[in-house]
Amino acid sequence: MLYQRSSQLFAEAEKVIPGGVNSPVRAFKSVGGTPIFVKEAKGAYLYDEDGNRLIDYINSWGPMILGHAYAPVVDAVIEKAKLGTSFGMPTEIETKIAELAVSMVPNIDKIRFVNSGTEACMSAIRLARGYTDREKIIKFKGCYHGHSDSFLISAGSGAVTFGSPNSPGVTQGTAKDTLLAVYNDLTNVRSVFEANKAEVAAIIVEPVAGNMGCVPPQKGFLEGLRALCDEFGALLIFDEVMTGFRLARGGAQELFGVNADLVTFGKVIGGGLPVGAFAGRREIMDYLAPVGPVYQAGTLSGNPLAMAAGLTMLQEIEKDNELFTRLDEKTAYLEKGLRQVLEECEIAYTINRVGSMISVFFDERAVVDFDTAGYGNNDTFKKFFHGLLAEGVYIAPSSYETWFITDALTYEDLDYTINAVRKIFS
Ligand code: HOZ
Repeated sequence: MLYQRSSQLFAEAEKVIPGGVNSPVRAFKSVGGTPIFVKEAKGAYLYDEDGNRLIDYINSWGPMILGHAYAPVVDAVIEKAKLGTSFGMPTEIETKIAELAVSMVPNIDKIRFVNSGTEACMSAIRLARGYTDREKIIKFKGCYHGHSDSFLISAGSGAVTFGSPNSPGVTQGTAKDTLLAVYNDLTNVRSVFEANKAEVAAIIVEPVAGNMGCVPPQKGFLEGLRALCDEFGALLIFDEVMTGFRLARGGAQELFGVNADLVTFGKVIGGGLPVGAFAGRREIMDYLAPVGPVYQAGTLSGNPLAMAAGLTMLQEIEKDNELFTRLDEKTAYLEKGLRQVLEECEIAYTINRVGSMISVFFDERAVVDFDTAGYGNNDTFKKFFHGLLAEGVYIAPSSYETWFITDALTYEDLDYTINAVRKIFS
């Protein structure tokens, strides 16, 4: 496949945009080569500026659960745009999507819309701090909750991909209030609580980690976090930016049967437009301004185009009883095929999967936390990435990212992908 035009566009972009990209992982720095510039996308496929078609396993890092340019969402956005694109005033559609989200997700009474997952997580911890009158938070090494200062401490995703899990620019004053714990290690979490008695406002956790590759919670881990939060008087925040409306209608809370105090959303809830949200029980959410003292705001929050896309997406998910089963079956089929091929080819690997989130790590050791996730950051991954790209299959350009499966993928696409892996390693 040729990427001449993409290379040219990247060279032009580098002159005026730092690193040529507006979000670091896109730059291909950890796998080498030139990023692909997308011209358009439809269903399960990306079409780049050189005229190549790629089967897409990222799906805008999660939102395109029903495929790119999904007609009902596109139509809803077009119709809404004709009526004006932003007012900075309340609109009826905000209440409609809020009602629907509250009805789909267990254990939440109220939801506030923002513009990104970063904003949602940043606002959720401010609310947790205000509500508990405590300052510290516990976050897990390798979890990524967006690029707000408090979270860029041992962060996953692009931060670790580019070697700065603790970013310069985050002050020591901020960093000292973020306590680190080890994912899937309840003994460690307890010791962090014990050392900071009555100081911890909240634990924030990705209930299925998706920013150090896909790392599922081990049996009892989320339940254990719930119990520790109750014991030490802290709130439990599930960052469901990736898992929300993807693993189940009600996200990880529904899938694992564990209640969080606050939940953050992004990606699917916006149907591909910039939407984030945070939600929780009434008494916590009413601590927000204008009813309560914790301030949070935004001109584009609840933007009509974003709400139209999000509402349509949630309505489509709500009415499709088989969606999550289909997604699980497709991803299980992919997992099975990949396992067969990698075994045939005698490649050391570990595959982690929960529903339609899946990662391949090229190491035979179990990946359960940040340290073990590092095993997969190796040359075999680079060979895999570029091999797939040459065959017209696009996965995330970093071993620290998860693949997000879309319902638009056909079994032919999955077979094609499995065979492409066979070609790479035979
Ligand atoms: N932080 C995102 C992956 N976990 C990447 C966002 C992007 O580059 O669009």
